[in-house]
Amino acid sequence: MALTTKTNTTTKPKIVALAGGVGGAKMAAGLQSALPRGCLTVIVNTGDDFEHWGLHICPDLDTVLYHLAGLNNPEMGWGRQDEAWTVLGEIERYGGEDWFRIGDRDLALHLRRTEWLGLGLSLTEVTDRLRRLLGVPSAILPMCNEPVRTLVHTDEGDLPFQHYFVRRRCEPSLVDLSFVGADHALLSREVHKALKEADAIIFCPSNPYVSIDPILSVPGLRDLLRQSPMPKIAVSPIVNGQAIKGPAAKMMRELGEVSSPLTVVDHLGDVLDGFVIDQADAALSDAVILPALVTDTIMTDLPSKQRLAQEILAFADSLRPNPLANPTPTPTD
Ligand code: FO1
Repeated sequence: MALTTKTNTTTKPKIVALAGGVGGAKMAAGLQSALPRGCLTVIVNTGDDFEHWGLHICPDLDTVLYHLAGLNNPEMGWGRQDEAWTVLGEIERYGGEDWFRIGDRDLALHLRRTEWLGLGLSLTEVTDRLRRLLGVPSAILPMCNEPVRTLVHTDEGDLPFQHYFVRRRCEPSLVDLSFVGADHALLSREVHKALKEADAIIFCPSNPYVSIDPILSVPGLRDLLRQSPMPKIAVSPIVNGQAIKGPAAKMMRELGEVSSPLTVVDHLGDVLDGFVIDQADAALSDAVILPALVTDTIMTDLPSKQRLAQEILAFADSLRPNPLANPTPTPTD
């Protein structure tokens, strides 16, 4: 069972991706396109979630959902393609909060999610309903059902994540982060099963501090990862000293670290078996303390996402306890 085989085989690989932000969603889309239907489970950061306009907003879940459904807005990275902004304009007219831009199409999803949560469905159940309605073949799991909220400690005081990220455009200097509520979060049955059964676990090129760390803050999740004998591979979100998108490099510097893929390895190394760095950082590969794959990690379109995913899956295959010979990448469906 080569991890990259896309044709119908009796045993299909089970691949888990940990994701947050736009980089995570792009990688998830690449993995989905490189794998047989239904082989991918994406565990998504919900530390960014918040209440806005009385609605339950899950930015990272929605970014993954829209990318996997092919409905993402390619310019913004987040939100829906072919978006309209009528409601936001009217909210502005009535003096409402307009710093967090919710489009009309996106709004419909937040309304339905909030309605279903109000009826007592879990976030896992609601997310599964949404992905089925959008025809997404992969499972999308919130990291947990309980509220865990990323709180950003800055030189200007504490800010809830979206206030730091969107309202203040990450301008305040980062001092520390906490994940409020993590102590009371529970590992969901679905996340537990996915990690237990995974043939490989891929850490998408997501911000290690505000996308991956909240996922790892769910009690028991880090231990499950450590116990898994299957390859756990992270893709560096830092290329040539810069974040591909977002504030990861700025955050590293503010935390007194060098903005380098090596800082990502230091940060996550205890749960990893392999690391993927961009060809621009090839000179660093000898300094990576794990088996490393050096390749082009920039994902601009579906073919580049799929090619990267296939390379990562082949790398994962080579790190499996019983690697299979000659995994054959196959073209897009
Ligand atoms: N990001 C922005 O920079 N500005 C926005 O106005 C904004 C609105 C928004 C609405 C819905 C949604 O699902 C995501 C949205 N995002 C926006 C992105 C999001 O806040 C961040 O990218 C993530 O939280 C970080 O991963």
